[in-house]
Amino acid sequence: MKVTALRTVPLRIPLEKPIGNATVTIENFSCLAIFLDTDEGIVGENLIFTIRPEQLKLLDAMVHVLEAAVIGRDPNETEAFWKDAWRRINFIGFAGVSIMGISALDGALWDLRGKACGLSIGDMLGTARRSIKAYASGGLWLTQTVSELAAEAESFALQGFGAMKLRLAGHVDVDLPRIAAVQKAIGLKVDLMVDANQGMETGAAIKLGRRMQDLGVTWFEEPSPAHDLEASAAIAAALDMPVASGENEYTRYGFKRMLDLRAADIIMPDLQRVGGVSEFAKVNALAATYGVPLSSHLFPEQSLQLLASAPTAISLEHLGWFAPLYNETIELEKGVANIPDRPGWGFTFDKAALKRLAF
Ligand code: SMN
Ligand code: MG
Repeated sequence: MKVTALRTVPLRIPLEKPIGNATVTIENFSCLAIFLDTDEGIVGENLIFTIRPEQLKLLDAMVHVLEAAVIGRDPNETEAFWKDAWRRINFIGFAGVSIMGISALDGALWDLRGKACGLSIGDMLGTARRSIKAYASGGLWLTQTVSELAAEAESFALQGFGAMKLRLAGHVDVDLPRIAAVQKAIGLKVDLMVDANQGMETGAAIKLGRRMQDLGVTWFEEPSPAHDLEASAAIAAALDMPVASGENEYTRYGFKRMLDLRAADIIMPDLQRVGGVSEFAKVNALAATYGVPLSSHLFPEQSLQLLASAPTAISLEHLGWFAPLYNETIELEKGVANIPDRPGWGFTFDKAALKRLAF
């Protein structure tokens, strides 16, 4: 089988209400659907996205800049693709948009491989589990009032979620009452994670972390700026509670540095930033080598296939942002997500939805 063409479709998924964390307010998701056609009629699919509409053309351009690395290629040659693409991005840099472009094409190649042999990506990588605990992450925003938080947390718990994530302001006075309100609504049997979205200075993060670990908060995500791994390491060393980080890290090299510096106790690769399936799988191996738990970041539909084979996976970040794009939906039972064994990603684009959301 050979790849014969690359097609992309720009999409916009609107949000009813803007959502916010300590670094950004999001009004809609600008997505790029990627299709790889083949001489056997099988089509590989994938998705990348940005929260800033003006950046979408950059993602689309990057994917097309790498077109020559996939056209004519046998989809089984994912490692050869990666090596070729890595060589092609040399002059423009080994992180950021370059890697998002690689991720987009790498994932579509893996989807093709799976569809061609009838296996899920998880089964191709080697399955460790058929289901995984999901945590509710599509809510508890900084833009919500304390009473809105309590009501939403309760509804997540009623849906069966055993864990959920609250976005922090990065100020003890603001955050502690919000944490208390959520914990009161859900009780201590449901895990509560918090995400500071890089918003804090080291000293303040340690102070807040000490208060939160006494309250039984499960993890403290991205307390410090993503580039400052030393700060994250200092916070992780000072606290008993785990620091979770990695959504802004690129490739195996970024994660190795993060692990070598002990900058995170839990790592959270993001499919489009880590470098696609090929690179996420290498980070799975790194996490196992360093003995560090791993949780996915965004892309819940696709990430299931990487969590399937990750030796140290602990949870799936679950949110419904991209659900309208797919024919299939994530099956949840008492807060545990079933990992589909359908071919490839196990999620296929709903053509009518793409038409509706194209822009
Ligand atoms: C997050 C990332 C990107 C957009 C919104 C929120 C957050 C998460 O850091 O971990 O989900
Ligand atoms: Mg986060």
